[in-house]
Formats: sequence, C-alpha cells, structure tokens
Amino acid sequence: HTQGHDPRRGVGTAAMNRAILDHLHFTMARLPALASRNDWYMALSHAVRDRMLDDWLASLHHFRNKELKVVSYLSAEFLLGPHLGNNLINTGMWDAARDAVESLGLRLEDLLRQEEEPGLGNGGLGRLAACYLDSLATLRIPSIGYGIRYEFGIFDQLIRDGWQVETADKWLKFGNPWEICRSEIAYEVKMGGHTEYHHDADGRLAIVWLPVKVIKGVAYDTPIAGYRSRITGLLRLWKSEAVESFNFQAFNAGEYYHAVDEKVVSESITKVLYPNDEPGVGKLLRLAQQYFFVSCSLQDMIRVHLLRSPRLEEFDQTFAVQMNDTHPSLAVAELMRLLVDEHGLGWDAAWKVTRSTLAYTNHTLLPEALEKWPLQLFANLLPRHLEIVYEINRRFLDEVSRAYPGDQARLARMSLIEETGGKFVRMANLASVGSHAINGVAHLHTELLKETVLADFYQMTPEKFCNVTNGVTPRRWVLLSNPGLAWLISESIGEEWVTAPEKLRELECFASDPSFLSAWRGVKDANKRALAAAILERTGVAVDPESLFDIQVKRIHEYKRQHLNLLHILTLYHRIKRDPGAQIPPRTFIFGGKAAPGYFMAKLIIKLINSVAEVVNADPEVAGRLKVVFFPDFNVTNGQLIYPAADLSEQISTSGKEASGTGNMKFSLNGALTIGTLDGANVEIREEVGEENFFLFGLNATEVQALKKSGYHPGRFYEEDWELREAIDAVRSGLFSHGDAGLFQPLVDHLLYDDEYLALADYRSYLECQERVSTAFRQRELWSVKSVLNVARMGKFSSDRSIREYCEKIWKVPIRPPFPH
Ligand code: 26Q
Repeated sequence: HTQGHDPRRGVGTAAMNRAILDHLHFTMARLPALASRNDWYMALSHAVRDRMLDDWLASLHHFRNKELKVVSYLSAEFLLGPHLGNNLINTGMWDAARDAVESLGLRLEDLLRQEEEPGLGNGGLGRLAACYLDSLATLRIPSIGYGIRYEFGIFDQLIRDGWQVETADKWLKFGNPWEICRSEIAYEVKMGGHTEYHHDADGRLAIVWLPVKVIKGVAYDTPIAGYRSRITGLLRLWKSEAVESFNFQAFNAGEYYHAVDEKVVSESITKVLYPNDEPGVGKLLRLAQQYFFVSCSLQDMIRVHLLRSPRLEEFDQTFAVQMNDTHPSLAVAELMRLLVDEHGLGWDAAWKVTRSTLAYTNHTLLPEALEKWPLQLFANLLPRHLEIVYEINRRFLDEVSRAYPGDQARLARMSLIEETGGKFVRMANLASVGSHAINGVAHLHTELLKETVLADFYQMTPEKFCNVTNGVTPRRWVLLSNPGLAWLISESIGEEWVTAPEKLRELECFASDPSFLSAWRGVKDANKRALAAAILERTGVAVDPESLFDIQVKRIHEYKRQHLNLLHILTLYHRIKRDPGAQIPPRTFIFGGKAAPGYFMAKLIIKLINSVAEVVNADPEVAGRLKVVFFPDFNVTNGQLIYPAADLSEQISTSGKEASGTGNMKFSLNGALTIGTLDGANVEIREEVGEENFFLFGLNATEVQALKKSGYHPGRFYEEDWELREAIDAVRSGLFSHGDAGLFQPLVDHLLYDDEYLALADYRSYLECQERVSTAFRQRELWSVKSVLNVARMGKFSSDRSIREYCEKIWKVPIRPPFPH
C-alpha cells in the first residue's frame, strides 16, 4: 500500500508535503496564507494518522484471530502525553515529516509544541498505563487499553504569588486529530434503582435490575503505534451521553425539566478527571465513572468474544484483563452480573471464568490509600452489584473459615465489607478475591504487600502473588525526549538498544574513552541549556547551566518529602551565609509537581518552595551559588524537557512508602545520578547500576517500622541537631513569608510534633549524602563515568521487560521474538 504517489500513503518528503497541503485544504478548509499554527499542526497530524491506518486496520483484523488472546488493560487513567512526536518516532516518519514541514516554510518543533497533551491521568499510575500501551504494540501483542475519555484531564497548574492555582484543562478545545468516534460502538449502562426477583415460565428464578437511570457510553478510538513493529494497538476510551429515548416516564408525567436534568447528569459522568492521587471521601460521581467505564469495556469484550465463540465459559481464552489498581475492580462484580444475569451462566461457571480472566495490580502500601466505598452509596448506585458482592463474600468467607476455623479476627479483616465504624465495600479485597493473580510494582513493594496490606490474602493463596517491577518506554523517554543522547548511543553501539535495552551494557567500555565522555557531557550541557531557557521563559529566573541541576519532579506529597529537600537547601543557604568561602559547588534546585486541590499541606509545600526561591534567588550573598526554581505545570510535555537535563535525581520518599516510582527510571535512563532511599524501585535501580554509582541515604523500611514502633519523637532530632534547628527556625521566623510567622506554622508543627514520614529522622543522613554528591560533582570526569554506567545498566527498566513478565507470569500470552528490522 505504500505507493509513493498515493497522497494518503506515500512516506517520502514530497508525498508528505502534498499530504499536509491536502489536509490543510480538505480537512481544515484553510488557505496556506491564512493558516494558523494550529491549522498546520492539524494538517500534519492528519497526514501522519492517514499513514498509520493501514497498519492499524491490519492489526485490528489480526486481533480477531481466534487463536490469539487479547490483553485488555483496564485503567481509569492514561497519561499519554503528546502523540505527534511519538508517532513520528515509532512509525519512522520523523525525517520525512520534518523535511516536508520545512519545505512549507515551517518548523517541526513549532508544530510539535502546538499539541495540547492528553493529560488523562494524575501521575505515575496513569503514565505507567501509557508506557505499557507503547510496549504492547512494540512487542506485537494484541491489546486494547480501556478507559475514560475525560473532557477535562488533570488541571493546568498556575503559580500566583507562590501558590498553586488550578485551571481547567481544555485539551479538546482545538479538536483532537488522533481519535475516531465510533458512534455505533455504544453500550447502555444502568445505575441506581432496585432489584426484583421473578419466576419465569420454567419456574426459574430471574433477577431483574430496575435502574432509575440509563446512560450511554460511546467508544472513541486512538491508534497506538508500536516502535517499527507494524502493529498499531488500540486505546478505546468511553464518553458518556444521554440515551436517545431517555426517561419516557418522566416525559409522560410532564416533568420535562426533570428529564432534561437527567441528560445533564448523564453527560457529566466523563466530564472531569478526579485530581487526587489517593482516594478521599467517597464521591458518588467517581464511583459512577468507575462503573461506567468498566461496564462499557466488559460489554465490548463480551461482544467481541461472541463473534468468535458462543461459549462464554471460554471468555478467558479470548481476553486477559488487567485491573490497574482497584479503580476498575467493579469488573469482578460486573463480569459476574453480565455472565449470570444477562447471559444465563450458572454462578460457579461464571465465577470460574471471572477469576481466570481478571488480574489485579496494586500500586500502594499506604493503608489509608486503599479504596473503599461507603456501603450506602454503593447500594444506591449499584444495588444489584451489592447483592453480587454479598454472595461472593458469603462463599469466600466460608472458604476462609474452613481454612482458619474459629479465627474471627481474620474473617473480619478479609471480608469484602468493612463493618467497624461505618460500613464500606473494600475494593482491594474484592479485586484480590476476584483475580487469579495479584502483583506489586517493585520487588520491595511486593514483599511488603505480602507482609502488610494483603498479608491475609497472601497466607491463604500465596500462589496468586507475584512481582512485576515497573518500567518506562525508552521510545518516548530517550529517543523522543533526548535525541542528542539517543544519537550518541546509537553512534557508539548501534540502534538495537531501543528494543533490546540490555544492549546498553555495551556502553560500559566507552566509559573509559575521554572523547566519548566529553561528547556525553556535551549532550547533557545542551539539554541543561535548553531547560535553563525554558525556566527563564516561564519563571523569569536565570539559572546557570554549569551548575549542578538537582531535580525533584513528581506529585507533591508528604511521603515523597519535598520538604526534606527544602531542609537541605536551607542548610546550604545558611552555611554559605555563615562561611562565604565554603566549598559548595553551585547548584540549581528544580522542583515541579501538582498538589491535589484539596490537599492543604501539599499546597503549603509549594508555597514554601516558591517563598524560599524568592529569598534565596534575590540574596547577593549566595548569587551564582544557589538557585531555587519551581517549574510550573509539570506534565508529560515538560517532563520530556526536564528529565534529560538532570544531573541529580531526587528519590527521597520514606522507605516503604513509594510503591515503585517511575520518574526515578526516566532520570537514570537519561544519565542523572540518583540520591535516594531504599524505597520502591530505587532498590533495584541501585542493584543494577552499582552501589558506587548511586547516592544512598536514610533509614530502610525495617528501620522505619522499628522507629515508629519504639515511639518516634521528631522534636528530639530538632533539639539535638543545631543545623536542622536553624533551618526549621528560619521557616518559623517569617523570613520566607515577609514576616508572617504564622504562614508556615502548620507545616512546622506537623514536622515537630508528628512528622509521620520521618523527615527529621533522615535529615542528617540526607545532608551527609548530599555532601558526597557535591564532592563527586567536582570531579566531572568521574561523574560522567558514573552517568554513562547508569545508562548502560538501566536496561532492566524498559517497559518492554515489564510487559514480557506480565505475559509470562499473568496473562499466559506468548512472547514473540523482536520484530526483524
Ligand atoms: C482513587 C479513588 C478516588 C479518587 C482518586 C483515586 C486515585 C487516583 C489516582 C488513587 C490513586 C491514583 C494514582 C496512584 C499512583 O499514581 N500511584 C503510583 O503508581 C506508580 C505506578 O505503579 C508507582 O510508581 C508509584 O509509586 C505510585 O505512587
């Protein structure tokens, strides 16, 4: 199909030029002379999309093959980031597109910047789903990502007077050239009401759910190009709409306005992504979102299965369904409902197929972050599902009591229903019981899961548990975001590392080649200059690209301890003021990340970062030595600029709290060294890159537990460490709040009297470790060697490796050899 003359298929520069002009005319209806940058972006994107369609349609057709099992990745979030650049890289059309765009007097760079990224996720969990789609397509595994087409994704962050201000993410404002609305792929989703039991003609019991509301879900499909794999995967996102023939009863009753209200509610289901990365007080709309997308997705899978085989007992041979955290865990009850109530399977047959189809990935160890829904709220929205949950629970607790006779406490802990102080449905328990596999996302996380939050489930069914350490895609996170580094690597060892990152090890022998090392430094320096320019543009702060770029970008959370980083900055500030001759290499501290809008302490931390920045950056006594920057609106696009420019990656969460982390991998894969605790995947990163190439500090998870158990008194650390006292007192004094000593009081009090995340306990160890960092950075040659060795040894953290492990351990899907190029 790739005839050079075909305006929708030719991939040469001339054909691309023609195609862009063609779309400018026929799709955008614009004359070149009057076209805006967005018109050109849209025209180019449509030209690129055209060229993805042959592979996409062939892939979707291929997935219909009865012999293949399709992976279905259920996730409430997909944090994709911009499509255009990634699609050009993965399809191999970059050079032709760049040349074609230039032949039109434009710059590809400018058009790439025009794209509003689809920010349909909060942070790590959503971005992980996006990396996994890339790997699934690259590895030619038949797969569908199912999720929600939020009209508004994660809010845009502005900084006003140092505070975070949220604004709506109108990402669809100028149209989305990457999606295709499939109006005919639509399902009805029932909500509310009650259930009734009838006996049908044969005397069989039939259960009828009479909802108060029916909503329609419409499929919007986006192609996901694999890296040069000729396979293009599918992301299917559901948009809620009012059903055409809605609420006739209300109409007849003359309650016209009420009926219109219903329409408003139907459409509101997929309006906005909840901007919390931890569940808060149960919100009905959030539960409705979860149910809505799970129901549409399962109905869609059943439709596809029935095209292959009438036997729903074999559903698990058509699909392997992965639940990304508990957000889609209603799938357990919904699949049972569809099989039993709508397709007439018996309970036991339905249960067997449900369990063997579903698998659950856990992403948190914080017990307070385990999702649970108030029973009444659950009952009101999903009356039939509550009955099903009760029946699952009855049978499950029978098993538990047979396995552990008389152990009432265990029964209470394992029950799907929490009954102590208010009743709740426990989604992690539901997901665990309804799955054949349960996995954590890093080795340490999985071990701690088995010992703590899911200990009872592990003891009862240890065979269900396994670990799959997270990974990130080297296509977006190196090739696309760090082309200079990618080029240097490929120049040295060839290009295979992109899909075979273990090949990066061959870089090790270049670590002793001075000319290679200086080229390596050249790439990093160029990336730092690019980031410095962006910082100047967005914050007005001029930073020195020669200084050590010390970066912490991630959601703002107390457990991630951005405030520990601040305590280090304050101490350096005081040291330099006290002793202007102090040997401290110049550093630029860069922060970025969003706070959940309702998380007061996180927002106060942002304010403190900006307040410290204001004082430090204006102080002539530290000029040229310390700079502090808060880079606003950290998202995928900005991440692509930031990760490649880092010298030092801050991964400083309290040990045992960060499930994995994935930013840690992006940094290291781009040649940053890590300062970190033994937490999440840091443990494995350190094992891979070598302890001499990783700056370790702090208590480990066992020590954290022990300290908490023995009674932790943060005030003692404050009393006994004068530099810590000096740092905290400065915050307390009003120095950073124009004399308003009360502004940061809640944060200071939290640290002194509670300090749940042990920042004060780890402060001294962190400071000493930072001194080792400073010493190492002065020996630039040695630093570069460590940087090269980090990249050379990071192959394990490609999401391709993670996906292969899911295939083997959980999905039972065959792995094919790498695509021959
Ligand atoms: C749940 C219910 C109601 C409202 C919001 C939520 C919600 C939304 C998002 C709960 C959690 C999240 C996101 C969690 C998350 O991003 N976890 C991160 O997952 C990464 C991928 O595995 C890990 O690397 C991180 O360690 C983990 O924090």
